[in-house]
Amino acid sequence: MSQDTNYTPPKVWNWDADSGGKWSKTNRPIAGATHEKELPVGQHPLQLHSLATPNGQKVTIMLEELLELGVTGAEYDAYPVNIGEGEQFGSGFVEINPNSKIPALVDHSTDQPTRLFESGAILLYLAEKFDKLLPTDKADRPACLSWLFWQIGSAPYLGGGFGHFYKYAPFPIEYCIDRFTMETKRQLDVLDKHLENNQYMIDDEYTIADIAIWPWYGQVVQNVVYEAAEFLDAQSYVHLNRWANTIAQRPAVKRGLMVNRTSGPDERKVPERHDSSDFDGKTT
Ligand SMILES: N[C@@H](CCC(=O)N[C@@H](CS)C(=O)NCC(=O)O)C(=O)O
Repeated sequence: MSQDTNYTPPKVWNWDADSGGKWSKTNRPIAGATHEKELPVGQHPLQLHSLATPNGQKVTIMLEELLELGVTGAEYDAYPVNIGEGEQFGSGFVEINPNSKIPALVDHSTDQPTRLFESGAILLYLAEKFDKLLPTDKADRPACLSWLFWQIGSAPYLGGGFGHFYKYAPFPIEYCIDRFTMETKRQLDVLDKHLENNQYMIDDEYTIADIAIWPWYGQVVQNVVYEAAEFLDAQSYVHLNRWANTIAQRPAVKRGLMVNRTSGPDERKVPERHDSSDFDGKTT
């Protein structure tokens, strides 16, 4: 294997603030706010502070799907959090999410504002609040929750493991890429085999399980996330591709992908979202 085998971990690890990786100036080994910064508050009960990464897209897709279903209470204001600039360490954001990661949501329609973090918890909260996109059937509901939690537990291997070492590490390390490619392909195969016999993750019902899984695994096979489709031989996962392409066509998904996007062409991004007119003139 082509890699440096000379490293011996010291007795006590020291923080080398600039390790050279893409996120080296952002990642830190300590929690808490680094600076004072209040968050804006818009007109709707639901206030989202997020970014158009796959974890952020889960929530914007969910909110747009709820609006598509006619749930007017799901109207929301969405503000971008620039994680590359460390805005997740601002005091206002840390008050919502002590873990300093997007997405974070505040619901002002409750007696006291309800603060939420972790995309899976947010999807479940919204599904229960509006009684949508979560099966009520005795067998399907636990299946949906199982796949939802599967996504939350599995994606760090795909993102923090495979994606980091394939795309962001300062130099390629064969051992790490091999280890996480193996696990990523195993996960893709889990989904492919499941989707061979199911239209969506839960039989023929589109649910929060699909909304959680698609932004990661759907967009990996579509070559959007990490541009690694060829490396992963993504086209061989036929059923997963069929599911990914079907979901990509949903109007709410197309809108959700634009919200809190801060880079790319103007017609594809809505950095701040306050109502449906923000999508006027955009290419969905
Ligand atoms: N398990 C969390 C993961 C959230 C997460 O990792 N968010 C990333 C962006 S995709 C983030 O905010 N990173 C900023 C940082 O690590 O400082 C969830 O599902 O909400």
